Order: sequence, then structure tokens, then C-alpha cells
Amino acid sequence: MPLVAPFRTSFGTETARDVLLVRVVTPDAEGWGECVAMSEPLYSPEYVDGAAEVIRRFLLPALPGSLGANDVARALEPIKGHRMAKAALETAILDAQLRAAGESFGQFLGAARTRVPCGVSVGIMDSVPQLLDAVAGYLDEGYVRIKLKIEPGWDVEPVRAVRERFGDDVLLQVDANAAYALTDARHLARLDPFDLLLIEQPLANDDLVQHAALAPRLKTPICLDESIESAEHAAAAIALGSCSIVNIKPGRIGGYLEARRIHDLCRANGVAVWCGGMLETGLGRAANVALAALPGFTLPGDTSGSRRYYATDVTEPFELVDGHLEVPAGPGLGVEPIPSVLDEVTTATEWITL
Ligand code: OSB
Ligand code: MG
Repeated sequence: MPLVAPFRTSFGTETARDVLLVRVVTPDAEGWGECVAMSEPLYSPEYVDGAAEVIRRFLLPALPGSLGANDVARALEPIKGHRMAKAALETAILDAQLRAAGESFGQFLGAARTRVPCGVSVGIMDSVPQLLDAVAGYLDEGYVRIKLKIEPGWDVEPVRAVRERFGDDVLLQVDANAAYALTDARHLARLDPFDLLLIEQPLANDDLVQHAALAPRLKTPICLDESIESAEHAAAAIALGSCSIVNIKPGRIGGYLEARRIHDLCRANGVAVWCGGMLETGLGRAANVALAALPGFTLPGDTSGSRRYYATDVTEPFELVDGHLEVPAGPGLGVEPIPSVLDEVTTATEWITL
């Protein structure tokens, strides 16, 4: 699915998303799960063709013929890693189960509100004026928080420019996608005067210890994204002092049940969480918005409206109202793929009977 504009991060430029959707058909209902793996293993080790292979070859054969969503993670436990693939499968099973029971994701997860405030993730641009135009457009659309992607050479200046143009009241944060080293601590401290909500994943994915060493050297709170692959990682990060905020991406950590566990753990430890995104279609977005309605999600998420990503979404588009998205209330995800749109963007399908 082509993106409305190229999305550049410190690890690469995305112009389209190759989306793997899992559709589970049971005697009672069907359900959908969106795999958030990208085409190439640049954000994390998973990639979309690999996820399809793992689902087909290892995950589906590990599932018993009949099971509930609560049993999926345990059944898949012997297979290491591949959390994006596991999340897609578990989400599709959970969606089918909830649709059959007439319960929404929001009800099931414990949503505490009917709409969620939305932020937007703004990619690295060719120039500061181009960035300011993009940010102006998003603020006009009502986004309540701006996240700037940063990398060495594109950090202090764009942040300064956004603060100067839009003022100190704009909720502003940055995301480095692991582009810095601990030796950059002094440079990163130059972001301190700009009163950022947080700096997301400044250092390497697997380095909780160095994040803990960086934290006291910055006034800006550290938030982890890539480093948190499970509730155990979150517990370790909290114990080490590696971060004071967590970006929960259900697709990255193995699904919505694990996402809820991380939420509960962080909430009990006074660690704020927010819902990240992976450029999801309306299917993944529906569940993310439901998750973002849980009480511990005290910061706006990367839960943007469909048009920030796609000219035509596979579901009815999610649209911002007053800076918020409505939590779908219907059974399961509460949204369906539009058959004609799905047909148009589908490049391959595979049907596996258990
Ligand atoms: O690091 O949060 C990230 C998109 C793809 C991969 C990684 C990230 C992102 C985003 C966009 O920042 C979030 C979104 O709007 O879906
Ligand atoms: Mg991130």
C-alpha cells in the first residue's frame, strides 16, 4: 500500500507498506490480525516475508485445533522471538473470539474512555522549511502532539525551529530509532532546553544498561520503543532505570495481551505509557486505539488518522475529531476490510486449514 508521502527515519525511507494480514476463520466467526513487520529487518530483526514463513511453517502447526486467545502465547512459547508474527496470529484469533462473543477490543482490554488523543510522527525531511510546513499542516488538522524523527545531523536544529515557530505549548517529543551512542550524551543534552516530553530510543535496541547510564545525563525523559520486546524487558528497564516512559506497540511485543501486561506493570510502577504505531492500516489501528484507551496511557499515542498514511485505507478511514480518534465500539476490532479495496491491494493470498 503506497504511503501518502515518504516516511524517513534514521534507519531508512518507507514509500509503501507491504502488509501481511492474517484472517482466522472459525465455525463461529472470523477475525483479522495485521502483522507490523516491515519489508526489511531495519527496525527490528523481523521482516514481512519472514513473518509469513514463520506463521506458515512454525506457528500454525504449533496451535492445537481448538483454543482461545489466552492460550496462544503459551502454545507458541517454544518458538523463540518472532513476536510480530505471533502478534498477528493472536490478534486474529482474539478478534474472531470477540466477534463471536459480541464484545469489543476496548471492552475486553479494559478501555477507560471512548476516544483517545492523537499525536503524529513526523519523518526526517530534506529541509527545515519543509518540516515546518508538515508540522503546520498536522497542527491544523488537530494533532495534540508532534513527534519528530531525529538522527545525527537532524536533531537540535529541527527541534529549535519547531519550538521557535510553534511555541512552547506544543507537546513535542523526538524519536532517534537507536541512531546514537552513549558517547553522544553531551550532544543529546543540547535538546534539554526545549522541554521535550521525551526522547524515544536514543541508543541501541539491546542496550538497557547504556540507556540507564544515559538517563541521569539528560533532563529529557528517556522512552524506550525497540528495547521493550516483552513485559520482562519492561520490568528490567524499570529496575535498571533505563527509561521513565514506555512506548507500547502491540505488534512488536507479541500482541494485545502482552501489551496489557506491560501497561499494568508500568502503571503499578508509575511509568507512563503511550501507544506507538507501525503505519498500520485501519485493522491494526482499530485495536491500537482500543488499547490506547486504557487508563495508564497518559500520553498521546502515534495513533494518527488514516489519511496521514494512506489515500485509501482498507477499512473505513479513521478520522480525527478535535484531535481525537473514537474507540470502535462494535464486536472485535469493530471495523472490517472493504472487500473491493482489499481486492485491489492484495498481491497474494494463502489458505491454510488446520
Ligand atoms: O519508531 O515509532 C517508530 C513507524 C515505523 C517503524 C517505527 C516507528 C514508526 C513511527 C510511526 O514512528 C508511527 C505511526 O504513526 O504509526
Ligand atoms: Mg519509535
